[in-house]
Amino acid sequence: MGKGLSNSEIAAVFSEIADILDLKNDNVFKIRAYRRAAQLIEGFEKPLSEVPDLEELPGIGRELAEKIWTLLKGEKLATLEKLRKEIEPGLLELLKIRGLGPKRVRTLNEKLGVKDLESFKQAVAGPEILELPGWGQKLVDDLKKSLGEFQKYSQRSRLDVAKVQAEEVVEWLKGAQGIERIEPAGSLRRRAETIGDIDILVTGKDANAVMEKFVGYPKVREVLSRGKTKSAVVLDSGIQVDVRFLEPESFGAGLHYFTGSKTHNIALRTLAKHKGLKISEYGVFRGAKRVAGRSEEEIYKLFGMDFIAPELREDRGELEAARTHKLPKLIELKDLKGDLQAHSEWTDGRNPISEIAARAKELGYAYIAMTDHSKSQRQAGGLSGGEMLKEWAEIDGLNRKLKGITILKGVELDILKDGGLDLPEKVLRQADIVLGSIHGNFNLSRAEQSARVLKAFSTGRVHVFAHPSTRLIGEREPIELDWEKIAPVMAKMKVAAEINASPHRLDVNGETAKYLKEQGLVFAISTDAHSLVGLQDMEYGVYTARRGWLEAQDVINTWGLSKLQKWLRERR
Ligand code: DGT
Ligand code: CA
Ligand code: CA
Ligand code: ZN
Repeated sequence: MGKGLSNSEIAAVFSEIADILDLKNDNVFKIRAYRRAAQLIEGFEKPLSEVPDLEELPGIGRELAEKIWTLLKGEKLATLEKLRKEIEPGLLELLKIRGLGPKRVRTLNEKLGVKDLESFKQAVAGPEILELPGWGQKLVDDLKKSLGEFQKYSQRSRLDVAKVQAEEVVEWLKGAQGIERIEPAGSLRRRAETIGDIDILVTGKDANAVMEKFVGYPKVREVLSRGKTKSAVVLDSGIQVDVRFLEPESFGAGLHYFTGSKTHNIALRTLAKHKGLKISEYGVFRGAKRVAGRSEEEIYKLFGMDFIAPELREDRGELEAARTHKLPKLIELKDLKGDLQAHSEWTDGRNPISEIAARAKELGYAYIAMTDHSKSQRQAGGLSGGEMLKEWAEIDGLNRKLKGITILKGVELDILKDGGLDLPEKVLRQADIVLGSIHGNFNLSRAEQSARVLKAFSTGRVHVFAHPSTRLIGEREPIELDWEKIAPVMAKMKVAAEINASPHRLDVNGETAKYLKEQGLVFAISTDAHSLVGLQDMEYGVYTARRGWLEAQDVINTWGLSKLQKWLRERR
């Protein structure tokens, strides 16, 4: 564990260079080269530090390879440092707003003097922006909306981003003297959709050694506080990390308290009061006597409860279920036998089907569905009926050759604005699995949006409602759906709800999954992979399913292939 950058961090550096060059209206080929390299690195399967000859990678020439080496050594990149000085720092932040690309930011900067979030806010409110050539009311309204979403989420991190950074800090802290236990707590341990800050708990012999080690972490941008048993820092990425040192006899109590959620803690504290107990981060006390605190198990046991998995601690009935021994036996990653959404180079995925199938097999799966886009997804290279049949013919051929993995012939089918299906039924009948997706007309009313999907499901051709809310975490709000109306139809027509495992989506989320399970629905947890690394996102789908109280049997891709195929064929 050193200063060297990870693949995503290197990719982020190249993206930033591309963004700055783009804002400066620099050479398009140069910009494209950096963007392509960033994409390649982000999707690359192993750490670049393990690649003997970087120049052999497609799109990486001598110059980029040298830059990667500099970053792998943990050194700063002169190119980036120089470029950063050449533009207003606020302009880069604006690029994070959905709908604002370098070209638009450049126009705003040149014509209206926009240079940061604040001046952008004023610009979208004022009349001049509407005078810019090609900028109509619709665009400005959309930008206002994305600005709102950006502000709402910008203080929080995606689960995958926070998890990776927490793991690195944990590795680093393990190097401190006398460490006995170390656990990330808070929203990260509960696997919440977004993470405000990372909370890490440590116990051992020497609190001072832990604090010293922590504030010396190489990726610390700023130390906010440095105390005897608690310190807080901001990392280079902008995420805040709190580290607390606890005494071993109260580690369980501290872990419980700092895992939260706050509402779960408050509910348990109320229960404790009724029993004449007092619970705090130091333990459970009867009067002055500590009656539990070393482990979480011990604490729950004291209340006559089964152990409650962190993902369930949201005060949604888990305390009652734990007391009456009715907690679900939560699904685990190893229960998954296949992946039911992946894209190949037939549309917007990066790899040929054969490579995806080979990787799926390596992951231990028995099956994988290829679900390329249907024709309305033009920018993703969506396929017509005829092209889809060709893709499926290739899959038939591969299935005859491959051993130990079955490729399912699938499609991610657009549900059109009026609820129509994007491919003819006679084509769809030849698919093993049809995912129905909404990819446009996000602004329909709740009634219209619900009628739209109900019409599509009434055909009996859709097996899975993919990424139902269409939200993109931190970028796009969910659409309006009337689940009370939709869920019974899905149950009747045998449409499973997808838990899209991409950490950008996590859709449906845990809360909705719990409700839909109560309505009798089954689920598919799918990565929606567009590259081989994307197939590894399954864990985030599983966390989300666990937050929805799901058991293995609730999820169709934990079933064996023949049970799944039978379910897929039995249509009403
Ligand atoms: P975040 O960081 O916003 O994603 O969410 P959390 O849940 O990690 O919240 P955070 O970091 O403010 O605090 C960590 C845990 O500490 C929280 O989940 C429960 C506990 N906690 C914090 N403040 C309170 C409080 O006022 N009362 C109780 N009972 N627990 C609290
Ligand atoms: Ca936190
Ligand atoms: Ca915190
Ligand atoms: Zn999609």
